[in-house]
Amino acid sequence: MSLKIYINGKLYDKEDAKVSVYDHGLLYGDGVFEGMRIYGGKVFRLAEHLERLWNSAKAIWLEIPMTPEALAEAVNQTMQVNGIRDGYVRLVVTRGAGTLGLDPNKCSDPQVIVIADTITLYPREYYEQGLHIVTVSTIRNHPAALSPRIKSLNYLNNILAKIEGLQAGCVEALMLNQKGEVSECTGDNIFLVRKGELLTPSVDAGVLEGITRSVVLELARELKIPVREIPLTKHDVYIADECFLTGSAAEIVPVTKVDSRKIGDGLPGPITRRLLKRFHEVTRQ
Ligand code: PXG
Repeated sequence: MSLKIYINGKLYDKEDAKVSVYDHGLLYGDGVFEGMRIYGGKVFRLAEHLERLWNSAKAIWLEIPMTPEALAEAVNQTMQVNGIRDGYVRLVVTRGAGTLGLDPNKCSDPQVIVIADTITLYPREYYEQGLHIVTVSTIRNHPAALSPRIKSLNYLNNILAKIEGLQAGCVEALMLNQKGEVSECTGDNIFLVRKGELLTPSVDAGVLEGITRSVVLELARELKIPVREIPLTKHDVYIADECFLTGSAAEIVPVTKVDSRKIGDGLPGPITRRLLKRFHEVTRQ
């Protein structure tokens, strides 16, 4: 049986789920998206993802032609018809089909797309041994040009950084901001642990406000681990006791080498492991 894809209120077989080549989502990356996890038949933090989707859309003057409640219903319906109990949901809202010019006012019918599918997870060894990452030369989008808080369909900034990372043999890459401070990785937020404190760049550093990031901040408070959201440099990363990344796909993944420097003792650290254990309890309860 073919996977069913939701587009604007209808379910299509995967092969028939199509959008126009005049859609500005394709022509210009003009649109927004979300990537979410399904655990035990339930979308994790659905309300938060919908809020971020609506905020991204608002920032680019894109009106999503339905209510968040109706989209939540569409997400649950799509997940259920496909019988996905553990997997991934991609929400996409495009500007819709228009003319071959930039003007979004010439577009009609924004496409609201829901894809619920299985997910290929990072291999186990990444969690047991930790990832090796590199800092890349592509800086994160300048917030005054295009805010990294917008999860837009234009992901070239991240893709270029990802390619640089892959060329260095790494599946994730660390991006700095226009001030040379640590921002985030191509699809994950970054955390450090130093002297028992959890450190992460604040939103001002030009990062996506990750949902997993906010869950980790909540768990840290619950576990009485002190947290600071502060500007961080590469030097802070190199001298950290622990480092890990967070994202809907990666969850919490330890990092044990950055730019050929061993982090801490080169193994996933105790605070990372505590947070990961608690994260698993929260998501797999
Ligand atoms: N930073 C960036 C730039 C991201 O794109 C995150 C941080 C982590 O955010 P969440 O809310 O997931 O904790 C992301 C998220 C995909 C995919 O399919 C991308 C993300 C998440 C899941 C899947 O490419 N990016």
